[in-house]
Amino acid sequence: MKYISYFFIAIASAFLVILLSLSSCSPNPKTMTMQPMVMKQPKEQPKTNQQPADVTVKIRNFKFEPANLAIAVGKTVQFLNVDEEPHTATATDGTFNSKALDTNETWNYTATKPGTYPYICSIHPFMKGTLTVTNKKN
Ligand SMILES: [Cu+2]
Repeated sequence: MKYISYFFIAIASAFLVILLSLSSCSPNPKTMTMQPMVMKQPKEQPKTNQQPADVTVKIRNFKFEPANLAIAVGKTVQFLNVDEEPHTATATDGTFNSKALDTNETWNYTATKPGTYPYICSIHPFMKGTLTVTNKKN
């Protein structure tokens, strides 16, 4: 009987050793979990201070096209003068003012506050447009 019990102890210890070595070798699932990759994109350095435009208002034939435009807060509207005459986009309440834009000159305005902003060309005050700034995120 003694021989058998030694035999069992030997088997059991061998089994334990195998178990231990297996568990130490097997990959721990917790250390294998992928950390969420945080890709740090280098921020593009804009050449100017102006935001890239989300929408463009063309100034053509003494008209703003489109004359009525709605954009969300944070969006940028670009005014592009394609007339031979200089024009401005000037909010009647003074919220924004492009100053005079020459032919093919652009000016960007990033909306900061919801509201309705009628604007004119200060050189040709009969030119009228309305910029509506909404809270929506689109
Ligand atoms: Cu004008």
